[in-house]
Amino acid sequence: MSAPRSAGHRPAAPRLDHHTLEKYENVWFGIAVIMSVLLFVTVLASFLSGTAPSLSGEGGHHITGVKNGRLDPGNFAATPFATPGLRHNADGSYEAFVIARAFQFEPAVLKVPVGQPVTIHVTSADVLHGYFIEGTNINATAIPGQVSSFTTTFRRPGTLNLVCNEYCGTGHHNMVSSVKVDVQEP
Ligand SMILES: [Cu+2]
Repeated sequence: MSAPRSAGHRPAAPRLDHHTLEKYENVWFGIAVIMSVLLFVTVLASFLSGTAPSLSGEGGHHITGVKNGRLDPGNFAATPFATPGLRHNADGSYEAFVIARAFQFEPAVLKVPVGQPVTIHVTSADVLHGYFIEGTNINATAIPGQVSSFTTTFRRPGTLNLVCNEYCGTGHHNMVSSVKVDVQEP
């Protein structure tokens, strides 16, 4: 049994009667309407200004045989993905081409330079795969028909585990490979 509250110490709570609740409801409804209008205006403005997620792909590079980041997942012949691995371009930059397929990565061991920026292009030959390099924040998606590109610099030499982190089928747990960070011969 609780003692009756003394009326003198705190102001009486506002009565949550039917009219008060309707007032709150109207306020919240007004906020929801304002948010909906803002969302509509934002979507309309981005549509009219042509803002859209970048689908151009290729990480600002041009890849032979790849158009707007798209390619034929069944035929890599005309693209550098035909021979996956690291490239040392004429301008001194490094690019790597990687194919994910059930249930392996190509090349089996990707060699990358230490202390030099390298742009890695990843695609899939079949279904959706993940491209996650353990111990780093590199986490890309390998999408069939599309190239995921990113540029990174590996600071320390060593071998890192590369895993598929998108469930891709019965052999998914075996889809592990490695990235060998090493000094490159000039
Ligand atoms: Cu997988």
